[in-house]
Amino acid sequence: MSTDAAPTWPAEFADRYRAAGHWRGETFGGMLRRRAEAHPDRIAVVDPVAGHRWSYAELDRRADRLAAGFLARDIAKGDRVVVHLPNVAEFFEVIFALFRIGALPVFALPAHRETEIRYFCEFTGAVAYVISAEHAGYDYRELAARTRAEVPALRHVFVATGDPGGFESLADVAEAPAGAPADVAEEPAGGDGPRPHELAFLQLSGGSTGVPKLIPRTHDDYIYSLRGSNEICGVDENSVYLCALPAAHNFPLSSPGSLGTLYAGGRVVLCPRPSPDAAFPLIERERVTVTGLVPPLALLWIAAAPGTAHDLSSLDVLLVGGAKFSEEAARRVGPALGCTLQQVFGMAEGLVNYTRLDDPVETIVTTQGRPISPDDEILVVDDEDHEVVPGMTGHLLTRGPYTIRGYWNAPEHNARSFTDDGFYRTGDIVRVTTTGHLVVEGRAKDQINRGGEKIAAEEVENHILAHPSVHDANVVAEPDPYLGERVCAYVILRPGADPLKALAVKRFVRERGLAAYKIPDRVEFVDAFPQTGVGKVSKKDLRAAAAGGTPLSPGT
Ligand code: AMP
Ligand code: DBH
Repeated sequence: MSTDAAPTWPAEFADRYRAAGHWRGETFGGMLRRRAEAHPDRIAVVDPVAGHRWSYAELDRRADRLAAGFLARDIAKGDRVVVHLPNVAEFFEVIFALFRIGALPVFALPAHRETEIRYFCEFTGAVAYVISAEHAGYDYRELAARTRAEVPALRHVFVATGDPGGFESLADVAEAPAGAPADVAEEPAGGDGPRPHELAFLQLSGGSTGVPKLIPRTHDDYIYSLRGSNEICGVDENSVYLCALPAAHNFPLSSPGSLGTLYAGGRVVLCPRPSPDAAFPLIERERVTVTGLVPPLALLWIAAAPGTAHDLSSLDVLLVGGAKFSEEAARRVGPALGCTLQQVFGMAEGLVNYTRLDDPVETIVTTQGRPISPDDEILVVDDEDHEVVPGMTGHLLTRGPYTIRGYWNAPEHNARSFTDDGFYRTGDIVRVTTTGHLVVEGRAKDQINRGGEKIAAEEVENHILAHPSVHDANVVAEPDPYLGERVCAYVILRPGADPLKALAVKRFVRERGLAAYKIPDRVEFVDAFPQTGVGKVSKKDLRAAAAGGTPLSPGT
């Protein structure tokens, strides 16, 4: 499978982004080398559980050794490697090793299970899969064994931390055999090494289709988003970023996240869990200055902060995003945590908006920020793609120097998700204020945003439909005071089928090996679905019913 399958920017745009100084011809491998040369002894990554405190020189050396080990195992430029790690230091060792080779990490989340992992491996034609032995009570080696049995093209499973069982440990890979090519390209020297305009990795989309889509990001475009984010969020070499959300997610990876912090020469502290009991002691001990949370976690932190014995005074900035943060909660961040709130409205496909540190408080608490770049193009359109009157609500379309022009190997989705002139259809409903800030007013895509975790309704529907007793299923969001939204499934049983309990549907979906956050929180059995005028299922009415507005009477 060729990586040419990623649509890219037309030359006139690429030239413009280079001329503007957005794309500066850096690679991730080169970036780490430069930092290690400039300040070898500064601490880059702290992993408090393992007790690691790796300097820039150490991370750089480890990435080189591991890259040599990967090359010796025939992992080559352009190969895909599914990286499925919790918040451990080895996450950075692995991805920088892959960046150096030009192999592409595919960023799975710790919550993903067999169904998602098998799909990522199969769809990307991955040659290797990297796990930790165990995390949060789950054994990833068993998942790896099942995946390997089903995906013959997967040549390697590497275990980054813990007992490797029957697989190869990452430490062994890093012990490259003598004579192995240790000299890996870290710069676009004209050889075979990765070049700045080429793909660096595949990020995942929350999506709205039956299976997740893969997002091809280049060194040039992603590094620009890091540099822009650092400037807006005040991240520099003195910053200490607490990575509390799953490290591979686009928000904690890049907004400004761990990679932004490493770009700046700062320090990344990995938090094994995002709850206050894990995070607050680390904030105190490591003098954390900045972190990012999804709204439900921000609520937890706000509630826990006043009673904590831990000193949180080093915290300057809290970024909150991934889902809409309510104005009331936003107002409580400053008083409770003693830091500045930055709302962030971003997407793994590209565009990221931030409120600015010096925005008036009213702007910070009532908007989701404005774009990173002066070259981010924002269009707000009606259902016919006509621009709405400024200030009115409509569909957000965007194009720019770090927003993809198409998903990886998905021509049909691309025809729907991008306009002919290359704008990405975000699926978000927004309005733009007179100051150019965006306010997220809703969503047109068939997706549930469960506290920042995105769930494509169609994906869950397909799993429920696989149950032999199910005739039809529709999945919608139902409001939840804590998560914002939860997953509600409406199910019609087959005539004559044995009656099912809600619990049995949930168990069925779980046993199909799906991430826990996608399993319906509520299952309702109905005789029929409400219909629109032309006889389609009315998700609007189902959502209203789930919200408790209009009960669905049997037979409606
Ligand atoms: P993904 O495309 O999976 O990376 O998810 C990005 C989506 O998350 C956006 O298109 C929005 O729907 C949602 N999102 C992210 N940040 C915010 C925010 N601050 N407020 C509202 N929605 C958000
Ligand atoms: O939800 C997201 O995907 C997201 C949120 C905030 C994101 O990708 C980002 C910032 O970069």
